[in-house]
Amino acid sequence: MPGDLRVLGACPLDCPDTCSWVVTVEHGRPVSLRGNPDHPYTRGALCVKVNRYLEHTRADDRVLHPLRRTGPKGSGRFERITWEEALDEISVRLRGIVEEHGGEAIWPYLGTGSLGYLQGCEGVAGRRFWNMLGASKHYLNICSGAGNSGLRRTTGTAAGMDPENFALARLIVLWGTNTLTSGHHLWKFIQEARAGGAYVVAIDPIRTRTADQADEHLAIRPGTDAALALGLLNVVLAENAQDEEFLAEHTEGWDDFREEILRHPVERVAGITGISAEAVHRLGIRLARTRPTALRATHGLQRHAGGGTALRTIAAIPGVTGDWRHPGGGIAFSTSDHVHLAVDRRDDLLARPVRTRVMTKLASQLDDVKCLWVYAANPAGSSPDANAIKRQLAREDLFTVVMEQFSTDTVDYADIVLPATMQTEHMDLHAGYGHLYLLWNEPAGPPPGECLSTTETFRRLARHMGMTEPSLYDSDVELAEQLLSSGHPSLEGISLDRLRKEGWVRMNYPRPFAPFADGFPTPSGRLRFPPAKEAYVPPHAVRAAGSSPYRLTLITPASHLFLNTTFGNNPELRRRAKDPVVLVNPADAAERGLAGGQRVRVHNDGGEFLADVEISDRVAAGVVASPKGRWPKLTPGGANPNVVVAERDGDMGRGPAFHDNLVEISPV
Ligand SMILES: Nc1nc2c(c(=O)[nH]1)N[C@H]1C(S)=C(S)[C@@H](COP(=O)(O)OP(=O)(O)OC[C@H]3O[C@@H](n4cnc5c(=O)[nH]c(N)nc54)[C@H](O)[C@@H]3O)O[C@H]1N2
Ligand SMILES: Nc1nc2c(c(=O)[nH]1)N[C@H]1C(S)=C(S)[C@@H](COP(=O)(O)OP(=O)(O)OC[C@H]3O[C@@H](n4cnc5c(=O)[nH]c(N)nc54)[C@H](O)[C@@H]3O)O[C@H]1N2
Ligand code: SF4
Ligand SMILES: [Mo]
Repeated sequence: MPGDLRVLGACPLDCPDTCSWVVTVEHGRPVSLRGNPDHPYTRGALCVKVNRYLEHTRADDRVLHPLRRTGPKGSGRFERITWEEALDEISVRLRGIVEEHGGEAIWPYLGTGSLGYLQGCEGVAGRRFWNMLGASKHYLNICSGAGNSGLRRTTGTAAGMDPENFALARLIVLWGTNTLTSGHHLWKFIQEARAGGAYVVAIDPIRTRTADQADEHLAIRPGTDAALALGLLNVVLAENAQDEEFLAEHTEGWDDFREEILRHPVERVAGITGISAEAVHRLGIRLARTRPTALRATHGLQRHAGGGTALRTIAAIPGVTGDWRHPGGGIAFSTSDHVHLAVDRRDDLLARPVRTRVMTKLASQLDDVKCLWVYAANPAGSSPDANAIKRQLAREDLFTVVMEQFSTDTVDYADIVLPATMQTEHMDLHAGYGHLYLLWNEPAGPPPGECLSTTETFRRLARHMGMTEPSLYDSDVELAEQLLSSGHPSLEGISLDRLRKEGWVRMNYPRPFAPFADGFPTPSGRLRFPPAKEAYVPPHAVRAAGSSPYRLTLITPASHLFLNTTFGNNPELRRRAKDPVVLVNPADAAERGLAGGQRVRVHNDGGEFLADVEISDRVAAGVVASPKGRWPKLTPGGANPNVVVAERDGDMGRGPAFHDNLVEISPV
């Protein structure tokens, strides 16, 4: 239509694909939102969740005004107040807490609701303001702490392959990743590789929709992937297929690691992983003979007691085969470490060093906290030990502020709720963690009601509290310019003007891209093989077996229809998701006398959630599965699987063990 406006934006959600989208605006109002056909990674497609994003921005349960609690904590009863009243009350409470208990009694709890560098968790997002008050720091470990840490130990960075180069691979291993659900745009590149003859293997305790589409599925015992990596390398050595030149020039610790590999013949590995020795051998042979081999290993396999180690050891595989030489070889976990934006949180504004609170430890680290400030997070639905969190959130001496778009379970416990903008209503700068593009998100229309962006909320609060530090008042455009000014070669020539005009720009990495063909960003420049004794850490489920009354390992993977708890309130997606199910192997169902469709309690010492049994050989005996993402209050029984997830650290990066919890299943 003449006069229509096309506004380019980016999907802000915590998904590797960070899609480029096009919003059509008529008469100042966004009327459609579609995947950008020009973007090389998005290629015109969004996903089943975000196709409804515009509709979601207009949902009836959108928070549109500041609210003050009127009922007991948890009741979700509020009255509407003005921004002025909200800022007054917040200022008084924050000042009082700082005076009486010190700034560290404030915990700014920032989640992954948006990955924006301005409004979300990747950037400054209020930290300058918090530094003025001396608030505790927040360690956002909930998602990828373990994997990042494991990879960095081996290759010096968590960044690996350019996912687009999967098209060049001849063997593709989808390892602890549900591509078609949790970041489906990679699939087009996998299909390109297949057209060139590539073989695709999925390694997953669940036969997922991705495993269905692979050429082969290996149903691994949860948390045993590092042992499988050693077994595969055992076959590579037996075939004498190691790349001696690469080993000599670009690695260290080989002798020790080699001994550990030799201690893992396929029969032993079969015993640990539950995969037949024959299947381990077969994949080992493929790995030995196929260059390049691309490993897509993502978050699923690091949500275990030994999750960091799993990534650490798997990242060693291309060091042995020499796959890092080839653009279509290596490992892709996350591209985040390829992003070199200049995030300046202004830690110099802190009067003295402050402690750090750990995101997944909300239940146990909240005791001496007096103000919990939640933004872009929904801990009552997404964090471990959800029942304990709710007990903490109910504390009368805790002042809780939640900046939100929707009235989540966490909002129900807030003293003050501040209405937040959605992506079509604010500016932001994005990078993906599954590709190498920067994206600009231009607002497509005004916010509804009195919603404010994260940046604007903190500017207003700083002004209200009389703070004079100039950097607190940097505009969104100024912040974006600062981000692009790191001087890193990957950003050369990428000005804000250009980014705004073009909508997205690929960072300056070659195409095709073999990031470590000439060495690694470690102190020695070499890939560091894991020390023998640290190459495999068994899962909690194995270590606790025998001593625990609970005998089933629960996996709570990404839901196809929700994104973490985002969209958990969307009527259409909820309708399609139906009631929660738990997948149970026929043998486990028979042993417990469970029938298909029967409603059961899935429980352990942390609590219980309700689900309907789906008897299925998609899970092996001993493994049960129920996806994450439901809103507890909209779920039968009022709980989601996070009540049975223990607040237990994995081996590295304080990674939480979402897929490593023992439960039992009983009839209701
Ligand atoms: N639709 C949708 N997409 C999402 C999300 C969502 O909630 N919904 N969440 C987003 C976020 S925040 C993230 S971090 C990513 C997560 O996406 P993924 O990285 O795909 O992580 P998960 O879904 O947790 O697990 C992926 C697969 O790993 C398997 N798995 C579990 N334990 C093991 C193991 O020990 N070994 C192996 N080999 N496999 C194992 C699970 O069964 C699952 O099929 O997806 C993002 N994309
Ligand atoms: N059982 C189980 N639980 C898991 C996982 C698992 O595998 N299993 N995975 C974990 C993972 S990988 C992750 S990343 C975490 C995610 O956990 P969280 O970081 O808590 O993410 P969400 O649950 O999606 O909640 C994000 C909230 O932010 C809000 N929001 C979105 N954008 C904005 C914004 O711009 N401003 C403000 N103020 N709010 C905004 C949304 O409305 C939403 O309610 O969940 C973890 N939880
Ligand atoms: S959730 Fe992922 S796949 Fe869906 S639109 Fe956003 S970035 Fe794209
Ligand atoms: Mo995540």
